[in-house]
Amino acid sequence: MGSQPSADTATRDAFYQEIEPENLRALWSVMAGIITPEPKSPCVAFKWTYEAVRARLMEAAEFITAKEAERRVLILENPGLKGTSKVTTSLYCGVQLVMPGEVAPAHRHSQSALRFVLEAKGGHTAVGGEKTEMHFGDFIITPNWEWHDHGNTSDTPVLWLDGLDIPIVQFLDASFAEALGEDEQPLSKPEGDSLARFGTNMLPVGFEKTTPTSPVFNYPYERSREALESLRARDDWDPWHGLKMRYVNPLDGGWAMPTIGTCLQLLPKGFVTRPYRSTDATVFVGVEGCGSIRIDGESFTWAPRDVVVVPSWREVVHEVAEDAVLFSYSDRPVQEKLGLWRERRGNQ
Ligand code: GTQ
Repeated sequence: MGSQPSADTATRDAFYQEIEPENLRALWSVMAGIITPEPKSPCVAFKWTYEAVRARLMEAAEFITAKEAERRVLILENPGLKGTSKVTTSLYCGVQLVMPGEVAPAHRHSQSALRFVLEAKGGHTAVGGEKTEMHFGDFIITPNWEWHDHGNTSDTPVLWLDGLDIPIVQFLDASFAEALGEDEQPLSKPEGDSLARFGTNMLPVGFEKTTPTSPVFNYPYERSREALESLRARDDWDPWHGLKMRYVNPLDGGWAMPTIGTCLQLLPKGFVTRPYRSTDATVFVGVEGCGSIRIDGESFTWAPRDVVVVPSWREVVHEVAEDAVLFSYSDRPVQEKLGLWRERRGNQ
């Protein structure tokens, strides 16, 4: 009973071909590929060397201005996701260059952006009527649909890493974008305003949360680094992460951005982490020291400003010969909200 039909492959294949023009597909013919027992991604592990990316940006600066380009950015495109402008299945990564005297004109879009500053002695970005100066290691947020423009009044190039949720917005078909029509938006707040209001473990009485993004505009590296340094003496080392802190939204203790989770971690000289995997593909950025990330046995050595991408559910082992600091971002907030996020801590 129930086990009679056992047509030959040719009969079945003929059927699949017949129904295809009717926009029908037999689930049983594709099921194993779409409901996999474990994450299976075309995204691959890869490293970009900062000096090489920087050299290409400098080359680009000789034939296009930041204004002409709107944003002079080289996208770090995952070799397994060619032609998609993605660094992982869900996230985007680029490196942006603003030369002395240049502006990247004001625009806004549905995509949220993070900036992680790689090289700056005085560049700036403005968001929501407030300007912030950029310094190496600062983590700066551009919430979705906020006007933003960038500039560089210093005499040296300014470079930073852009992390955006472009693929998520694309997947949801929810993209809107517009230009302000001005190089710079009008400023309505003094510099440091958001940090004073929201970045001191205090909040203005009566302030109500109206957006899902942290009201802290710039998380200065100096402060984040100091937190790690103060904790290092306390033996709070996690065998899988070293000393890893996440950037939070002070209004609710959640991630600083609704779609992108960001962290800063310290690994002390000689530390080797235990094998770890999680469902959030992660972009790591070298900040201080150097080390290697072994991804499913393949080793990627990194130095400051290099970028390493780890796909979903690949086994990660960090190893550092000297004190090292890494910034990282992933789509973990999205997966957590959907009840999808998982991790596996190896060698327990
Ligand atoms: O700086 O506004 O890398 O709109 C990609 C899209 C940067 C930006 C990117 C953008 C920006």
